[in-house]
Amino acid sequence: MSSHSVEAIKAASRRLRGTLLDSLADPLTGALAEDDRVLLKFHGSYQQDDRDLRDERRAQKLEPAYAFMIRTRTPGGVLTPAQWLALDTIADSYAERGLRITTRQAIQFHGVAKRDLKAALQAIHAALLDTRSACGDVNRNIVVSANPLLSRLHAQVHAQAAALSAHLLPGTRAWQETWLDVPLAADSGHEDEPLLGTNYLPRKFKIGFAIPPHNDIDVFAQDLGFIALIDGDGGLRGYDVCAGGGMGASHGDAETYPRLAEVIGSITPEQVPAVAIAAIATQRDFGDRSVRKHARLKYTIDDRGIDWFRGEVERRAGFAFAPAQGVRFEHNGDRFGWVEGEALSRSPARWQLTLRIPAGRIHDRDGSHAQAGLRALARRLRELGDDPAVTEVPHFRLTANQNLVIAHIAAHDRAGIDALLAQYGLDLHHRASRVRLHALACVALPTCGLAMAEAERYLPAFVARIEERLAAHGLDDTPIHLRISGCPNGCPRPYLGEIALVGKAPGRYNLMLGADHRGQRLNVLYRENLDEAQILAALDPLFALYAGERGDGERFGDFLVRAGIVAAPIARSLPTPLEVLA
Ligand code: SRM
Ligand code: SF4
Repeated sequence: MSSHSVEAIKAASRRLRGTLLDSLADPLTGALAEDDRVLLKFHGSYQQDDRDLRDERRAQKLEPAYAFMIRTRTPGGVLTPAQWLALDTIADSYAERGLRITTRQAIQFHGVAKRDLKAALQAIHAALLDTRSACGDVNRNIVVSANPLLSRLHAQVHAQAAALSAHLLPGTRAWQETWLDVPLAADSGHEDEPLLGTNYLPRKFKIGFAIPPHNDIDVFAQDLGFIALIDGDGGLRGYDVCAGGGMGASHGDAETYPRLAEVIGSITPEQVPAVAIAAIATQRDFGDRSVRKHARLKYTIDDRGIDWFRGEVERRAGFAFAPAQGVRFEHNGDRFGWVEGEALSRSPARWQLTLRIPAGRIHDRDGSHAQAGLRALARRLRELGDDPAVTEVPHFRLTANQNLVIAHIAAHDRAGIDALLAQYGLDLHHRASRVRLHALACVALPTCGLAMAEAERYLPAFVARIEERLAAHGLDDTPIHLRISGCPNGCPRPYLGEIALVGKAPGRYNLMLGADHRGQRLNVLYRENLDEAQILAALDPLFALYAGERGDGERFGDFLVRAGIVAAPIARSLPTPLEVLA
């Protein structure tokens, strides 16, 4: 749909209501009216159709198998055991493929029929969650480092992110009126939208909080990133701020490209809301509303310059940035297994366990018992949470790498949890190779309307091939970050993978190589439009060279760049202080 149409639909929507209620009530089709599909995104849902069934349905002269994806708004990916159980029930009652942890710390449901949408959203609301602004031209789910999650500093950063998420929500009550039957008020349809205005933002806007040395949220892929500055005794001193990151690109269109955010200065914790509002307002006013492919903040910044952007944010926020402090990231993956946290106040230290959830998919199909296992675990955690001696309760945290953290566990409960997880095969963190543990894949087929190739469903087979090739070169269990994307839009942040496949056509991918493992360097196109055999043939000699010539502890991506095997990597905007320190 053209930019002009989307802008017109937003403007005429009576604050995102459109004719959604009529569309939902229409019994003659499983779809919504076209304009309402656009508006539904702002409510946290997408109309999709099962692409596996498209040809068959067309041949039978049936309308496509329409169904809906629902995405939660869960800042920092925090869920209580009771919320997990509620989401689990929703998956069983209304969805088709279990639960799906996304690369932005949300849960998605797929395959929800139109007639069940309202009940599903009401059940999400009953669990004290919502889906507002999970999609659409607004600020999206705010991501927060899931590691190290038990420190005092992490709790502080998470609280700040959650407050910001609430603060940036649109003023419209369209969500409540549409899904919860909240009665219309005098201002319904023309509520005040002081920040977003009648047309909302030109495009999606993404904010992330990283806590060095962990870059598990890929802060340089965010439109706006806050990188925690930690003082000598582990307290929060402030943030380095970065802006202008984004992954989306289109094949064969040089006007679109992935871009790393640039560090523009540092601020105090109290200045975060003002900076976020100023950055969003700048993008609202200057983002390109005439071409959606050119409407993200990264293009606004490239068109006008980073100094202009910094100045505009400073002017609107009413203060100047201090010089960036510069921090060092070690890793953009998750830390699997048990980690002991810092003791908070008077309570003893608690533990966290990071579980590997392949491609974030949690269901009980194809030999997996993950959904049943996590249900049993949530029940167990809920029991532990009822213990009055526990001052902060055990809970779940979704990671931006599609994995799951079980947080705030007492040392004496660890063995019981380990036994339960092993019973359901949820102990991959003990068994899987490091390339498998850290691999990401987007949803792609059959639900994603933009997919050009498989990703999530192809991941297990492709990782097995890579493991074989690594083993053949004596590189068993070498940590390499692998990402598979069904198209160039970049949902699993493929341009930050040491090895990445970007879907081009069924069974064919562009092979991208040479990112680092800290999320600070983009990869580059190595070979175009390859099938699996060609990909493996391209990688095999590189693994051989790496096995023979790598430096001590040198990572694959770094080796490829040092050895000149990939051209100087795209460093459109490496954040300056990091560049110096890295
Ligand atoms: Fe994404 C569109 C799935 C994270 C960049 N993304 C889509 C849609 C909604 C397809 C569509 O528009 O019809 C996909 C739905 C697939 C499905 O069936 O569920 C989709 N994106 C996802 C998820 C579920 C991938 C995953 O496997 O986990 C992630 C949900 C995140 C969330 O909970 O909010 C997801 N998408 C991302 C990220 C990563 C991130 O935010 O850290 C990116 C790259 C960062 C960025 O935004 O630049 C990303 N998605 C896109 C784009 C390209 C945007 C652009 O600037 O060009 C699209 C296409 C679009 O917006 O037109 C897109
Ligand atoms: Fe769909 Fe492409 Fe995103 Fe994968 S990267 S989920 S194929 S839009």
